[in-house]
Amino acid sequence: MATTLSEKQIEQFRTGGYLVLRDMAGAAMCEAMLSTAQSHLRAAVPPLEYEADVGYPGAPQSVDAPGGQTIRRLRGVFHREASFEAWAQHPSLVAKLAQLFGEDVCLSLAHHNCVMTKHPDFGTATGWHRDIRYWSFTRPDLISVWLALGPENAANGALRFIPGSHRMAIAQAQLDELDFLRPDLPQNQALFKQGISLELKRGDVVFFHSGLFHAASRNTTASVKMSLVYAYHGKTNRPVEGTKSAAAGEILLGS
Ligand SMILES: O=C(O)CCC(=O)C(=O)O
Repeated sequence: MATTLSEKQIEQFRTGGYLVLRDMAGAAMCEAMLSTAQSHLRAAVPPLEYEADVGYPGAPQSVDAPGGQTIRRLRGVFHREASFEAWAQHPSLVAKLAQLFGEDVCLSLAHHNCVMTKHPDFGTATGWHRDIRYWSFTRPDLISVWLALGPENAANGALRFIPGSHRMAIAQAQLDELDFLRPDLPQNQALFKQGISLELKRGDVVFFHSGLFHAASRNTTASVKMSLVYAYHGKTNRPVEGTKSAAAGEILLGS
């Protein structure tokens, strides 16, 4: 895997809002992260987010309801184990992000900074949204870096993207109160038809812009799907003071 992105890859990211980098994380690193994530899931090591916390359609009503102990995210993953720290700061990853930001790179310790899990029984679908809903920064210009720790496909709830949607003008009226695209509007339904599904293997990585609309369906297989997700921003793109993005802190990684 080349350390830097080609001009073509940079153009693909600028135009489509995402870039798939096949087999970018080595097998040993993926195995180390997966095995820690599995043991932390079994032992419910905090900080955690439960399906009941996200409250998406079909989620358990509370942590005491049937399925209420289903974990959606292992949060604060950067500090959980050395392999997570190593991946977040992987020189090849940082060099590519620096090309896209055109400056030194920071890892945000706010949302995501997590292992995202999708359980067969109580894991819920995620509607069409942009990740910028999670953060408050001077510029709406972050990059989510998604690493598949196992296979991801339409059956187990793979990511779906609307290519180019990070550059689309979306009216506030098209969004619900949580900033999801409203499924009842014909103009949004036309957008959903443009969605493409990403098939990933363990070690594959996807960069996507914080303005790109994406979604994922439920997991209809028998195995839990796990993906590691970090978010990065350029050094001059500052979190807004007094927000969770500022409070969570960041790690300056250079270029
Ligand atoms: O796996 C999913 O359901 C998608 C997750 C996602 O995009 C998010 O939580 O921001």
